[in-house]
Amino acid sequence: MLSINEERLLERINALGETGKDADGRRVRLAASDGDKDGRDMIVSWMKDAGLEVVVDRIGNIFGIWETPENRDKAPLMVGSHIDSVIDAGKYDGCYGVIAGIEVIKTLKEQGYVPERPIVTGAFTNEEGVRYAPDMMGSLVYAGGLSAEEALAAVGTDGTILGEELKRIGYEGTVEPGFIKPYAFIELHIEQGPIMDVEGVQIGAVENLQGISWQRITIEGAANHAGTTPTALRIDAGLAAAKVNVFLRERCLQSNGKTVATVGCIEFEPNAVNVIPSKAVFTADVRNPDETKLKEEEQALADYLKELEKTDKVRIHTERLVRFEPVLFDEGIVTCIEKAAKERGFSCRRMTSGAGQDAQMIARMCPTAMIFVPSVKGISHNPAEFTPDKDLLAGANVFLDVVKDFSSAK
Ligand code: HGY
Ligand code: MN
Ligand code: MN
Repeated sequence: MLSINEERLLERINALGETGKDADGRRVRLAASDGDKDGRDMIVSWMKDAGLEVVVDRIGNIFGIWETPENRDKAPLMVGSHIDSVIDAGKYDGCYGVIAGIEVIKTLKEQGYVPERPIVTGAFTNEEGVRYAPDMMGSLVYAGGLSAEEALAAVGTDGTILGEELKRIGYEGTVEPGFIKPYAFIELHIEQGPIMDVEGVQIGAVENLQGISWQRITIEGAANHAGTTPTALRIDAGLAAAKVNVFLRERCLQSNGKTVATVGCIEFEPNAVNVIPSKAVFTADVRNPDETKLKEEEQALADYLKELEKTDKVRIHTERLVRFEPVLFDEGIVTCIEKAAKERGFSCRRMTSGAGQDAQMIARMCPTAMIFVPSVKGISHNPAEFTPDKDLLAGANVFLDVVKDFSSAK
């Protein structure tokens, strides 16, 4: 059985992991930042080293294309992920799949394998959505779910414009997103949850992905003196925001673990130790694998906010940031992943992706599925994110087998 070049894969994960570090040594490779540019340049150099034609589309998605005169008229098999990160990130999220995509092609070429169809490996822009919403932006534009113009006009949390930043870092491409219609798409990624680690499972055959709802909620109260204002007379935006957070957690506990919710960002005005907050602006990230249930959660939150306006005498308005329905992946690819894992003697189980993924967007264009490897203790979006080398190599070799299978005549 073919095997990827273990040393090269691990070396590259570590090398890419050194890009995007801030003054405090944290990994902050936010979309279209200088750190993202450094990572992009590294990926492009590895794509060129693998002899791939490198193409950048208008939203900055990077593609490495391997085609031959004999197979160029066939729809390519596409693989890929993202290299942009959250704030103070780990080094595997997204990067592992992009590096493994290049590694698999390089290995196949080195071993003299000639695919029946082209193989394309990609790095999608702004999967995390931390600097510019929505998340999975580059793959969403690629799949036709958002216009390139709208995405390029996105205003970042730092007031920058995505299109200008892509231009500044030299990744404002000219090719129309969606220029390749893939035959199938396969993404290799870390689980970012605890299930595989707890169960001791080596390979995850990802068959579906949960729905995601992001809102920005603004609560307006009345600033007043923290010492002289009696409790009964307070119109406290900070307290109201806290109540929303508690409400969301109670809904999750009632959902027997199916619904998850996170208030990840919060800002108070005037944000002074001795002033009752006049304003609280925060985000609510709510997810559930079932569309009907996710709608129920959104309705319950909307009803609660109306209630809160009465009980706390505050004014509340919400802004939709992201709404993606749950996604079912392709059964044929999932069974191929299970078969490949079995043939290599790895334990394998079917998984739901709790995280949003580029694969959920490309699934709008073609049969798609994902391969997971374990995250120790399920930690992710945290520098302590860790996957042992043996699992990284197992995942990459199963990925190699599935890519080989899906790039040979079908
Ligand atoms: O938000 C997510 O689930 C992904 O990491 N962008
Ligand atoms: Mn990711
Ligand atoms: Mn992520």
